[in-house]
Amino acid sequence: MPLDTNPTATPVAHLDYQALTPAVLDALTAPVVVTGWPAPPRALSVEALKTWLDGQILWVYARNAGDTWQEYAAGDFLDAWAAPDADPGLNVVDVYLQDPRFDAVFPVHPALDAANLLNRDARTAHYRRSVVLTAPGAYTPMHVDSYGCGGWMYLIEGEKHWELAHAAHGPGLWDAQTEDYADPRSGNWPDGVPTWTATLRAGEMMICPPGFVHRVATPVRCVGFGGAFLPEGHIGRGVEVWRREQTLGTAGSLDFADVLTQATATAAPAVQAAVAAALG
Ligand SMILES: O=C(O)CCC(=O)C(=O)O
Repeated sequence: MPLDTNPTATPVAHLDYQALTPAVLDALTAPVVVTGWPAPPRALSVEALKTWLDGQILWVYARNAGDTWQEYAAGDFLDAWAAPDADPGLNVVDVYLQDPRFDAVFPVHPALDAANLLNRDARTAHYRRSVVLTAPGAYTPMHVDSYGCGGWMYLIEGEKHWELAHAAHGPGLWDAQTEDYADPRSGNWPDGVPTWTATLRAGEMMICPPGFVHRVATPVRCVGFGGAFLPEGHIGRGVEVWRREQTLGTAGSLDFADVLTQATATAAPAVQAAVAAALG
């Protein structure tokens, strides 16, 4: 079930894992798919996941339970998600795993860790790593990640079809009537907005730059991990999206201005100046 993408969509470029550096993340102007990273496990069985996630609570938007957010004990979720007739609403993508014990099984690429301002404040450090567990048939419509952060996703098993539009088009893609982003599936995608597309496969990592609008379809069961990141080079974009979220009433509860100020308190003067300029 590939996405019926914009026919002019550009394939996302691939980048070897050794070429992914903080400088590359700072300068991102397009998504990339990182290949060849040997650190993550090649497979994680349901039993192994149960062991690693034991004691975790997973939040999931469950369509089978009346279109509501549901709280699952990890073992119960994994039983439902691994069932042959799993509900396509069983999609965990932003449940954060902060405990250091997860480093042994869900690593974070060193360039992402080094570049990520979110790691430098206790209020946002948990965004560093999340687990990805998606049932076949899941679909996530166009959206921008909270606070204008970038997102990364590494797949251990399965595949996902991504389509992304540049952050600069974010304001124009917001549909005030539906109070949501335009979605090519609903036929309200404006003309002339270019996109990138990729089928993300096991062993590959998608890097979605900060503020990019994106949607994801999942045809088969997926296991992976991901996280949110904001490099110094994208501070302005993060603040711009956060301000837009505030205007739209969709902003989260973080005082993002204070997070950025604290996270860059010991950074180079040019970075502190970028924060000051972005915050006005
Ligand atoms: O995999 C998905 O269904 C959605 C992933 C995504 O868009 C995200 O993590 O921001």
